[in-house]
Amino acid sequence: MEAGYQRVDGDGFRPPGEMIVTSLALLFALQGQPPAMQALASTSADSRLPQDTICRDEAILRRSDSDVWSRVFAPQQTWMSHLGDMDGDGLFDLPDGIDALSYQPNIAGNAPGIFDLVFSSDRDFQGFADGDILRLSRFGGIEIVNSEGALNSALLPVSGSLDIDGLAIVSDNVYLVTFKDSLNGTVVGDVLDGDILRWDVTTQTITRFADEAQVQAWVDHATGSTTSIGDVKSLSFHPVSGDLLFTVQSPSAVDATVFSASQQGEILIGWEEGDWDFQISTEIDALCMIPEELEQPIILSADVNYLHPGEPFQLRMRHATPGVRLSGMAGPNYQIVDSTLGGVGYTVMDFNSRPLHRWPAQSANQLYADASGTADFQTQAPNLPVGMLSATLWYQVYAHGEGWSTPLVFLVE
Ligand SMILES: [Ca+2]
Ligand SMILES: [Ca+2]
Ligand SMILES: [Ca+2]
Repeated sequence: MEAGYQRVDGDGFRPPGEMIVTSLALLFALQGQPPAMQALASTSADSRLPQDTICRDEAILRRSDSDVWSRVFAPQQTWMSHLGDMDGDGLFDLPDGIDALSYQPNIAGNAPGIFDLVFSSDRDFQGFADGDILRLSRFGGIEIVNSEGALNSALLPVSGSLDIDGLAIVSDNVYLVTFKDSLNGTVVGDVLDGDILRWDVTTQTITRFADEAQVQAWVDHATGSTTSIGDVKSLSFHPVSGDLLFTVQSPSAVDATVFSASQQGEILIGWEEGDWDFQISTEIDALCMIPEELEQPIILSADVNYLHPGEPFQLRMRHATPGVRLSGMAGPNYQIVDSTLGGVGYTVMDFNSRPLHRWPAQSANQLYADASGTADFQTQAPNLPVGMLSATLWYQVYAHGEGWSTPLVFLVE
């Protein structure tokens, strides 16, 4: 029996230490308050949240059931800041949508952060395949954790396009995966987009963990309806019980609802579609439960990433603690340095690089977040030295006592 999850007949999936789980549940019941649960997720199309006017399909959002609403956790500009201009076409690059997400820390002792997430993209981009399992590298850019090619050689489909669209970590090098499209003639036979497979990367063994009919039965039991689920869109595990959690493509009234395989299929309490506070109809296509230590960072944003020398623009900060003091930095070198100060847990600012610009200027008024946790700062792009045609600049803001915001990158030319 593998470490992790064993099947309990007809009753979903339970971890081996069921007695301990029951005692924990009892303890929480006695205290009257379940522990807060946090998740990161992505949507299958651009959406809107109460304080995020746009939440793009490649953005990662964060929801805690102890927070008033969901918030963007990693916007488009986080990807652009880390990927830069990979192909030299003058545009910053980013994954073409995120359709699978999981939390898989790879360096013990580091504060949890975005480098501990593994993900898959909607489509191939910049040499990465939509069936690759990827992560942001602590040295910059993106690295392949496990490739579509490796998955293909274990699965050996005769036909069909291989695209991971749901991902959960069973243990090191063992994943649950689900695909965007059906595949024919694999080592486990034909595979539907609602099937869940177990991939042991070390032994290159693939087994069917649950088929689409089983997932359909869980959702039928949870909703009391028999409407087709269409596709399984995301996979995760409950952090306390170890139950399998997932989202489905349809019906659209529940395509952002988190289902559990426990009790022959039920809706995870507090995680129905309406609990996300989406402002428009939205489908979740990536989901992972996360530890509480993976905090909501301040989001630093601007309307543009391309500026002319001297051009005025506005920097905006949101999701800060009301009243917190904010100190910004801007510099021409990108270097990831871990930070124990909270927030995103790292800075991309190279403090030895010059020119390093502090904003607001020391002579100017200090900058504070307002009562809604937002702040604006009006500034302008620097003028370039004679002979320099363009410059890339990274911006990041430090919230005193709370840590760094997400980074922002600009091309000035
Ligand atoms: Ca997405
Ligand atoms: Ca994918
Ligand atoms: Ca699927």
